[in-house]
Amino acid sequence: MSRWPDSNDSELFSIISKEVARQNTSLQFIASENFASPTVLALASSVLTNKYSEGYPSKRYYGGNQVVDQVEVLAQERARSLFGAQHANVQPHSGANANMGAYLALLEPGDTVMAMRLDQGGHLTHGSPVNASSKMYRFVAYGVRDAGKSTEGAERIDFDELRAIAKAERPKLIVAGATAYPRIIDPKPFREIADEVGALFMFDAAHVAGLIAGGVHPSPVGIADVVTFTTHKTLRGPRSGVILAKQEYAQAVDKAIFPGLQGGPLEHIIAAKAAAFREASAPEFASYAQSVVENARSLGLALAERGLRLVSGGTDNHLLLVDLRDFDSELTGKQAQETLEAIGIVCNRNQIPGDERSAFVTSGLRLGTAAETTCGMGKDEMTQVADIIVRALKERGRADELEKLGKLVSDLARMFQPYSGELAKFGAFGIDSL
Ligand code: DSN
Repeated sequence: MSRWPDSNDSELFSIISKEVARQNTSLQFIASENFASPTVLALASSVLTNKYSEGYPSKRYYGGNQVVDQVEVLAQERARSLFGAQHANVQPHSGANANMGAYLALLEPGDTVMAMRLDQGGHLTHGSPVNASSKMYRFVAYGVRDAGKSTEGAERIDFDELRAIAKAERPKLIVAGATAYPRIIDPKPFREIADEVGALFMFDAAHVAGLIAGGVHPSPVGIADVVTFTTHKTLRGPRSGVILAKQEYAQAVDKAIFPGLQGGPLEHIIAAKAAAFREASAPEFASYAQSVVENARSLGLALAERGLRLVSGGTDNHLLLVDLRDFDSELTGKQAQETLEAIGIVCNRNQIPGDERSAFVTSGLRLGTAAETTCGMGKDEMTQVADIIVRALKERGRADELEKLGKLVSDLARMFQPYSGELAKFGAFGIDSL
């Protein structure tokens, strides 16, 4: 008899098996998602979940942390080495916590912070009125130039405006980074402007951490005072966050995360992060990061050839923002998302610069290539997916046509499944042996 009550929780595992099937039988084009490796999945479900380890290695508030200390030190070392950082705090539970931790470390309540407008690509934690960040600090926004235009340089970060706002507002901190910006974010002009106005500089690399680790995007480490990121997007680790900092901010960052913001760290997730940092330091990961960007470019070209306008005219990273307005003025981002999901292509609606529709409805779609690149898709598949997307959006009223397209999607999904074997049963190791 098993020592564990309810070990055969078939009610729950049958639900999870449906999610494994969903991930295996549809195409994931959400720009912030990826498929974690079996090693990462195994570590995220390890016995380290049992351990309380408030504090930091060698300075814990509980006994029994000899093993956990080794895990967290290894994660710190691997994060520092992967990004060439002076200091790494691997305890943030998420990107939102990493950002709030960085603010707590660098700011006093009421301080002025500059960050990118949410409706032009920023993030909730960059001062959205509904987020705690804006309740604690005074955010002023910068944005992109020439929203909605197709001219050279349009819909890119407007550094002239950014500099002018910084000079007028004298922020304590300038934040770079975005969730829906398809271009390289060069940290150098941010640093120059921050230095001109005496501001600190934080780079939120949540979306592009894997592209930086893979060497296809410029690294803000050593340029920004603090770099935050999530570990589950292009970096392909577990769902979590990290703060990298220059040594002079190390102590403030550590205090901000614990005891400032969080309690006990999730050491099982920290172990999974350590594995992801190792995976991302391998030469194959650089090839993967390169392919993610090439795939996004191919997908974008194929969509543009078929009549869809891309915000900023294309992409340099893992994501595309599609402006649906000229393609079909009646079609909202919400309808487009729902139409594509019905045929098995999962992506999300997104506001585009100058969007007149609300964030719930939107006139845009965001598509990312990190997850399907992990499954081995390349340029040919990107062209096929673009073709299916455009046909589905055009024929969205025709059930027979959508059914045919759904079949094409499931054929593609079958060829590029993320999980097979034991993982295909429940999405976790060893469950069927309990
Ligand atoms: N929700 C993430 C994204 O989709 O970009 C950001 O936190």
